[in-house]
Amino acid sequence: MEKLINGTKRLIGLSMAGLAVMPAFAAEDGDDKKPMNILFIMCDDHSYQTISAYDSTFIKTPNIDRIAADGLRFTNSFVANSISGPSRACMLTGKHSFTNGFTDNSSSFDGSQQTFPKLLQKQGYETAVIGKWHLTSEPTGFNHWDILIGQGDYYNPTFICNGEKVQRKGYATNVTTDLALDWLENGRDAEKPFCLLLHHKAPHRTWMPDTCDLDLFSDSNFPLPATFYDNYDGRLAAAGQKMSISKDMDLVYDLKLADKDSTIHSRPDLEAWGRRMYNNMDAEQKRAWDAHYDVVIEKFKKAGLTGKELDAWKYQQYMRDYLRVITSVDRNVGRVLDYLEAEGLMDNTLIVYTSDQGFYMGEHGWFDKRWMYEESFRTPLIVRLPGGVSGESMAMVQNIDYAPTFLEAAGAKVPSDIHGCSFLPVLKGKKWKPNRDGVYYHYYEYPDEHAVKRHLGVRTETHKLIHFYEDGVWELYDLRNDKHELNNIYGEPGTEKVTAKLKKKLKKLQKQYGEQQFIAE
Ligand code: SGN
Ligand code: CA
Repeated sequence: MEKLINGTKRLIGLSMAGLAVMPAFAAEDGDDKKPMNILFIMCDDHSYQTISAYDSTFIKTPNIDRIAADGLRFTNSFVANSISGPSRACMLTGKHSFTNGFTDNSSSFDGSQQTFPKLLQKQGYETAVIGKWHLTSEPTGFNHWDILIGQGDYYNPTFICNGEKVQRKGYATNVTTDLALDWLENGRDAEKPFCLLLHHKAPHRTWMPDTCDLDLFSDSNFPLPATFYDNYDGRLAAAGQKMSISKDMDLVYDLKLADKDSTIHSRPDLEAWGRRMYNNMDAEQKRAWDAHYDVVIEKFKKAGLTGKELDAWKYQQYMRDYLRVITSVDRNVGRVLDYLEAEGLMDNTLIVYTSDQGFYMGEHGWFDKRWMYEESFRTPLIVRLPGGVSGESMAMVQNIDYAPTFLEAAGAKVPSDIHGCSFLPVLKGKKWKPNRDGVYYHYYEYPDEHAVKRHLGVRTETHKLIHFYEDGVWELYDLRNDKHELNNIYGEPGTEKVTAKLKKKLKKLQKQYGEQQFIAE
């Protein structure tokens, strides 16, 4: 196979001869028996707050909204473990973390286990993963893989293409999209249905924009979230975290104040990283970067902000960079949709847009994720099934459901050991009865840089029960009148019945999923 030198060079010479097995399936219903391709677009840390199909307070995302226009936007879409590697492992296997073995980002994925790409291959699919992988071990179950190393870099990132390291010049979101389009056009066997995992690293920390987007939002001022100055009353774990915009967001690293005369100093390790990120750029990229940030740096120095004024400045700066990165994501989603349209693939391609978890846009004063609180437990999920229904769905779906949904859409049998439940009926506007009563969650990564305690819990349509089991702390929220989850009512008189009911549900789910790590009492 020819080695890719840069993102735009064509992949040629993929030897598909002899592999042309016709898929043993047909679309489940409808007249069109063309096999269903699957395009699974996932961004890292993309909040539903910054997709205009969900919420247009901050940004317009016209291209992601194109998927939503003919697709279903899930409001109650949850993850099983709100952090990258674990979330990806849940999606690949359709199983909760302790069963798939990837409980936190220090794990390594056991690639010998069953995954939906492997099952799709058996079904005659050509599979590929391009972009962020973050599962440490080499991908298995893919005819083609071209992945970033770890988190990957925004500028001039190094990929591993089917086992070979190759650095590519350019901005990660553009390069990743180039590679995906190239595989669709030249790399795959067009006789077979495809399943493409197009997984962007953006908008992961440190939210570095493409040079062409640097001046966007410069004049925008965003309202501070209502909970920005949360005092964490009644929420012990929340009080102990290290993901506060005010205290933990780093001026040089996160907010890019790497001044040339080095007078701005921040946390030494992060400051060093911040300066290193800049040095990764080439001369032209640096010129564009400096033209923007040098001005920001000068203004910042003159302003001499402190206290709440400084907090507000950090929030605006964070939001501007994050939204610039989203602008590039959205533009690149548009390129892929344009391609599918031009190639007549929209009628037989299931398109999914999602993130590995939600993200805090200053709610509770935070950036990052990890918690079972709504902003990070929920994740955007927009699915366009050709011939399916559009609009908003309130169905309580979870990322362990993606694997069975893809398998069912491909006409494949869903193995009985998969925890998740196909929501294909929802996409078709039919009745859906999931195999669970409530949504189960378990987060394991403590201690780690953001100091979020291990916790598990259950959510129903109306309530959420969370257990920080290493501290013996419980939290209970009535989501009907406390959507920001500020009022922990666990142990309050009058909550005995609902608490007992939720604990019973939690136990039942733990039994159903064979939880081994911690059994709630
Ligand atoms: C990195 C980030 C963290 C982030 C984790 C997990 N720090 O460690 O802020 O929570 O990744 O993110 S950074 O300094 O490297 O940016 S995840 O999405 O990959 O799970
Ligand atoms: Ca992530």
